[in-house]
Formats: sequence, structure tokens, C-alpha cells
Amino acid sequence: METSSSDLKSRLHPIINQLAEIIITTWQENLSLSPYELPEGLGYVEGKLEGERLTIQNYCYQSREFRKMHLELAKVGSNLDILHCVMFPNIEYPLPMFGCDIVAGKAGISAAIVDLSPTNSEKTLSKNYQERLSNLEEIIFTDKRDLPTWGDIFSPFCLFIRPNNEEEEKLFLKIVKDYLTIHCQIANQCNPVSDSEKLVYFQGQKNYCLQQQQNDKTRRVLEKAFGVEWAENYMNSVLFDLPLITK
Ligand code: BLA
Repeated sequence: METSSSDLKSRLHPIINQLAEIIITTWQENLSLSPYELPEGLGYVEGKLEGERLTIQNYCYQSREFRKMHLELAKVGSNLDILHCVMFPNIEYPLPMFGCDIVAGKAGISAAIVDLSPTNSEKTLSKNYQERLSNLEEIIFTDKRDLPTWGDIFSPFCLFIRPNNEEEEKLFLKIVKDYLTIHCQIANQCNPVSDSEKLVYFQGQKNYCLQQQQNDKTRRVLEKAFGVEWAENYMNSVLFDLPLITK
């Protein structure tokens, strides 16, 4: 993984670096990656308006099945570290959205979430996902967190926790690796759908993005460092953008 000149990586919580490594390695092992160009000037960004400095480093790829695989590492001030990852399928592939977020503060990790979120009209995962996810060993975490109201996009397999110790952090990493591996393997065997069916998956991704854009916690962090307009543009064009459809 390339490092930026200011070497953000060396300043991040170890779990964030470990998960970033796991995500990129799993992508490389299972998919044929090529680079994805983010909008000009938004690959590496630093901002400071009120209070604390925000540094963002993006890594972005694409493959046959995925229009955009986005991994973002961010540091707010000296002690809030964030990992954000979303895989946007090409809309001709009937695939769910992989999403993952970790927020680590001074007192440890406050939020760790991973899901494969449905994009079909029934808002359910297909049978092969359900079977493979159900077959994973069930792990009980001490602190489960409740989803916000916009979180109705997530599947019953969504894991949202506050890890209580290093053991739970390690288990979370393992679950992300398992979800991601299942996703890449199913994607590899997936066939494209018809033009009319594509619209269903476009709508599903649109709904996912609209709901995620309601996450005020993300928006506020970006607004404080870069301003309201910049945050809106970043959420629309980098974090939760949609493909242009020609038909
Ligand atoms: C929560 N996201 C948060 C929080 C912060 C951010 C500060 C509050 C932490 C907490 O409640 O303990 C901030 N997250 C960011 C920022 C970025 C980011 C600045 O990704 C990017 C630059 N969020 C996602 C994705 C998911 C997600 C892909 O980006 C899920 C797949 C979930 N984040 C998510 C959820 C919460 C959260 C569900 C809790 C929201 C709440 O409780 O209201």
C-alpha cells in the first residue's frame, strides 16, 4: 500500500492499519484490480477550519464486478481515527453493497460496523449470501450497538459493536475478512443482468447512498474541517456517489 508524504499510516490506531491491510489484500487475492480515479484533488486532503486538523487518505480501485472499491483512512486532530470502506458493484451485477466503518478515539473503538447490504427490490440478500453468512461461526460481543433510523438499509447480518478488548477487536477483523471474502467469491461467479433489471440495482444503490448521507456524525466531522459546501460535495462525489446511467 502506498503511503503519503505525511505518512498518515504511522499516526493511525493499529486496528485501522490492520484492517486496511486485510481489505486491500483480500481485494488483491480475489479480484483483478485496476486504479479508480477519484475527482481531482480528493485523493489526499487536509483541512482545518474550526479546531482540529482532518487528514484524509483515499485508496480506490475497480474491477469487472465493482465500479468502485473505496477505502478511506482519516485522522481528526490527534485522537480520532476513522476507517471507511464501501464497495459499489457495477449495476449490471446483482450484488449487495459491502460497507465497513471503524471510529477509534482516545478511549478505544467506539464504533465498528460491517455489513453486506441488499440492493434488490425485495431488500434481501440472495440465498447464496444468506447460506454462506449463516455458516460462519457465531460470535457474541459484549457491547452491541443500536442502529440509527437511517440504518434500515442494513441486512440482518449487520454487525455493529463497540469492541470491549483486544480479543474482540481481533474477532471483528476476522468477521470483516470473512464477509469480504464471501463477497469477492460470489462476485467472481456472478453473471450480468438485463438492462431493465440493472435499474433495480441502480435504485438499490441510490437508496443506500441517500440513507448513508443522513449520517450527521460523518457530515459534522467533514463540515467542521472543510465547510458545509465541501462536505456536501465530498459526500456526494466521493463517499456515496452514483454511476451515470445511459439507458
Ligand atoms: C458513526 N461515523 C460515525 C461516527 C463518526 C463517524 C465520528 C460516530 C462514532 C460513534 O457513534 O461512536 C465519522 N465515518 C465518519 C467519517 C467518515 C466515516 C468522518 O466513514 C468518512 C470520512 N458509516 C459509513 C459506512 C457505514 C457507516 C460505510 O461511512 C456502514 C457500513 C456506519 N458510522 C456508521 C454508523 C454510525 C457511524 C451506523 C453510528 C451512527 C449513529 O449512531 O448515529
